[in-house]
Amino acid sequence: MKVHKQIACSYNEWDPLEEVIIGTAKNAQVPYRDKSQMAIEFNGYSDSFDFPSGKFNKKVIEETEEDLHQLVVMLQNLGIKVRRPKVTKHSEWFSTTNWKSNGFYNYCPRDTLLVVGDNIIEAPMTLRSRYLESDAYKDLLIDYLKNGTRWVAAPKPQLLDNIYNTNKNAPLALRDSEPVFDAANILRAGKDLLYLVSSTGNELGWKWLQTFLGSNYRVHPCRKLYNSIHIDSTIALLRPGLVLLNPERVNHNNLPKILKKWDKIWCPDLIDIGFFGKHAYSSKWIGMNLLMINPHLAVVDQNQVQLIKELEKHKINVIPLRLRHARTLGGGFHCVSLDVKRKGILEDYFS
Ligand code: DAV
Repeated sequence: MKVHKQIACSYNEWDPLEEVIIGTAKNAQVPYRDKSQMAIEFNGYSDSFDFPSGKFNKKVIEETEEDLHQLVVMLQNLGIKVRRPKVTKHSEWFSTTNWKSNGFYNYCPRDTLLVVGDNIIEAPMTLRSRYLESDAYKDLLIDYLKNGTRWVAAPKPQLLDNIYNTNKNAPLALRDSEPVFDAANILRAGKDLLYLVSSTGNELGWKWLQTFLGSNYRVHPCRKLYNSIHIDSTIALLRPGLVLLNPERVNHNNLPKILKKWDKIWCPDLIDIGFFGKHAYSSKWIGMNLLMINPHLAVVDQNQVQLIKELEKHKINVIPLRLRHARTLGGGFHCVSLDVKRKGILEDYFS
């Protein structure tokens, strides 16, 4: 009998989940406000805005740790193996020869690492503050490597000033001077992947990913879909043939071509859970940022009753949980999880 040693392996967003990394809010802080922050996170804010700084509110961190703990316990009760990043210091300064920054958080492993089959790719992240974020996963990555996982870091970006377009009228924050993307700009559907071209992923980033993955995969660039941060509050792939779409962002013109024939759930209006402080790190659409446990089971924000009803109509059961500060910290259940291992094989869902 062939023994499968490759412990990291996941080809899509829905196959039965076996192992997952769940982030932590510990030490989360607002990073040093440099050009990358002004281009990506605070584009359009006037200079007189009272920008946030320093550590996130203590209560936000504590309540988020409680909510993440509930998520972890629930997953473990389902027999899913859960792993956590190391708690690292984000307030420490670090620098290259061109710039300095301090860090952000380890709340969203989805933003940093991309699992495609038995590859784990460290994304060439777009914000300077997140340059060292994958360090928190080093021990886990070494462990996955020992078991046969193909661990790779994308070319490390320089993140020079000229990659950032801070012009308030510029549709995208990034120029194409080198490949950069956050891992959360990507969704996986077997041999086909969606890659959001936006302020957190440029054209060269798409080129690198397609070239690296080679002819076994088709990476579809999605342009003029959503210009801002990440794809996972705009599209959620639920199972083969069924997709959840953000009606404020997706329309028949910009819908990725490969999804044309899939059944579509247009996300009902979501409850705005609000946010703490001066700046929300995500919109109310973080409510559609869900985690599929298998093709018939999802973890969804318990406040989103209309969405839950809609999913149930499509034979998806829901485990309602809370993530009280999803908007404050910019991450829902998809963002805070990295599905390292799902049962299932590489398939073509579009042939
Ligand atoms: O819809 O505000 C959320 C980003 C989640 N990673 C939004 C983007």
